[in-house]
Amino acid sequence: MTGGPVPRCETWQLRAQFAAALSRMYGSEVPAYDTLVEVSAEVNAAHLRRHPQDRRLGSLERVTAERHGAIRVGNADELRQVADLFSAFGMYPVGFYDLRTAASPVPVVSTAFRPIHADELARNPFRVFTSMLATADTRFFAPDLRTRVETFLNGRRLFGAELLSTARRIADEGGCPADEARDFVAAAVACFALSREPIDRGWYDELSAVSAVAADIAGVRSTHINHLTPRVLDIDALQGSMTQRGITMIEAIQGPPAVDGPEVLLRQTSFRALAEPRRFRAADGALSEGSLRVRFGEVEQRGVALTPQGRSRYDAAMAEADPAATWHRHFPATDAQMCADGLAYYHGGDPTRPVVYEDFLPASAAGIFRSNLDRDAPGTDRPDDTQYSRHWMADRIGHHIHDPYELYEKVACT
Ligand code: OOG
Ligand code: NI
Repeated sequence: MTGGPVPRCETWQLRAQFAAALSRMYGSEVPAYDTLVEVSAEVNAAHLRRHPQDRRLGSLERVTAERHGAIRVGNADELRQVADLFSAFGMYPVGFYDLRTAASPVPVVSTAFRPIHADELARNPFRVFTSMLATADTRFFAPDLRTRVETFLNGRRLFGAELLSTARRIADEGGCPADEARDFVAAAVACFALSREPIDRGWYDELSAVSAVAADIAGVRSTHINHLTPRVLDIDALQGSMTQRGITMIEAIQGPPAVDGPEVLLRQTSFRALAEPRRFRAADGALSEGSLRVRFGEVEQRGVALTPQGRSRYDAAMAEADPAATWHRHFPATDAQMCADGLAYYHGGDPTRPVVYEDFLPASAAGIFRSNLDRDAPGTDRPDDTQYSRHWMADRIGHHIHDPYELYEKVACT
């Protein structure tokens, strides 16, 4: 006897299941994350009670389920595998970020995997900021260390071959049967769990001397979620509530200041995760218990996406001594004027319908990096002599890397 039609999971459902399952796993690994999610939901509900009409920047359902993750891999081959895996979830590489140029330089180059169409973003906007180690940068890696790091990375396997071929097929077919989806999502999530495998102490310490992020990436044989970030509608209120619960947040919210007028781009804050127990192996093979503090809790508020012209105004505004005090020298106080001046994107040119910023501002979140690293490499004065660029990365991973501004233009037409 044959049954009825087999229930199918569409791409966006796979993405929503993936985000939710990662969230459950990360909550079990980092309990303070669950507190953050709880407080975020309270802040969002309270905000909507005060401003019942405020659906401008997304429905409560979208915002409450919304997360971004951050992961880090070792080289372009691993990044290509991430790209193949995430394509099954309808998450495509957007933008190129070079954190070596941040105020606290970190030896990685990055992209963000996310949905790119307006309807997909509305269904579930899950995005993952993904960095790869910049081993070719001699300002961080001496030739001998570079060789040993690359050999180490070539000898590990983050994602199984079968998982990746399943991912490519699901991407081609735009979904899969529901029972296959369960297994596929579980297998994908397991790739990002914190490993219990003992860490080689000497190797980890040698890499830590270059950069805490280098050690986090290449000091271990697997990757993991570095953080998972919920979205709030009022980050100033969130910062207050977390402090009241006795969780120490970084001092200042990163990104644009709180101003009267349209919220732009992205504001973020964070707290340092507690030290997590990890096992270490000494040179003589002896195992010991120890701890590492590399993961943290982060939360964000999203505003309207800026045009290239708006973005240069933003950079100028942030270069001022006190950006909050001088904000309105750079930006008008209303969406109508922002729209008329071509500074931000609005659906159909309607200033009551802002296009949400879907990307990242890691270089401006310097305070988050600084406060969450035990120490990191000092900046160096020598020029960059590497090939890293958006085109280099796209070529090496075999996927087009989308230009965020082109995507906002398209979304604004909907
Ligand atoms: C990258 C952090 C970038 C953000 O919110 O800007 C990021 C990392 O720490 O690996 O997640
Ligand atoms: Ni983040």
